[in-house]
Amino acid sequence: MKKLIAVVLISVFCLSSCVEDEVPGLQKTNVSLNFKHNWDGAAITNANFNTDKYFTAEGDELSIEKLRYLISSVTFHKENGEAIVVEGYNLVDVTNNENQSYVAPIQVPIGVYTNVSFTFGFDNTDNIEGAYTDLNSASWNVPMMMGGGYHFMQLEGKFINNVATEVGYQYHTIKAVNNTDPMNLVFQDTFFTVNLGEVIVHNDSSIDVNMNIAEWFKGPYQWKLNDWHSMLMPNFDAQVKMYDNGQNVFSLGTVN
Ligand SMILES: [Cu+2]
Repeated sequence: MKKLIAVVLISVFCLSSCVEDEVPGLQKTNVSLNFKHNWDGAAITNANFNTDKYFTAEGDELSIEKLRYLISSVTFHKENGEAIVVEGYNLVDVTNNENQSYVAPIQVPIGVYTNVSFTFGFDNTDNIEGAYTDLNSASWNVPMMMGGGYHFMQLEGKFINNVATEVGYQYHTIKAVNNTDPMNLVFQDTFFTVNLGEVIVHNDSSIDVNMNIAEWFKGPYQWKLNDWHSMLMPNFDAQVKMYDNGQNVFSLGTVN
């Protein structure tokens, strides 16, 4: 009888404490996304800012002085069609070396995902004027005359223009707006989904997300900084082309 009780006790103990180890599909873990940056493969950190020069597809020579962008709604897609949407956002700030690693605010089951995606910028549900105090204090807002809400990206620096003069550029992405008639703003969506592809989530997984900054200037529209370098936020056509060019800037890096 004592033996039986011991066996039962061990079984009960095991059922309550070992179950997660034995069924790895049920075990949840923290997952971090690490945002890394390069220019056609050459790694870029804020140590390269201001001094290093890069050449765009068009042949414009530029430096980078500032880079920050917002990503939101990281989503883990299962093979059976289910999706785990991680509500929340992260303002990657390369200039100040902040938020380049983003730990998802909820834990995710260990296992295989056919795709991990996130939104570049905010979709229309989340792009709420003044709603996020941390973004307000980071001066991330878009002025009301351009529709309000928030920036998606700020990339700034200097380039050499067609008369060999160094000029500042401000490549800011927002929801495209035509504000020719201030009483009747016309919008076009420019947030987009980045699909990283298949990811196997292990315990405390870290997923590298690479941004090739050169892609913003590459295609389908080969960016001409002489034509478009400043006042791009109220420039509807420039915003649509930024959206087009943004489709290929991100890729999946190392997953651990
Ligand atoms: Cu701006």
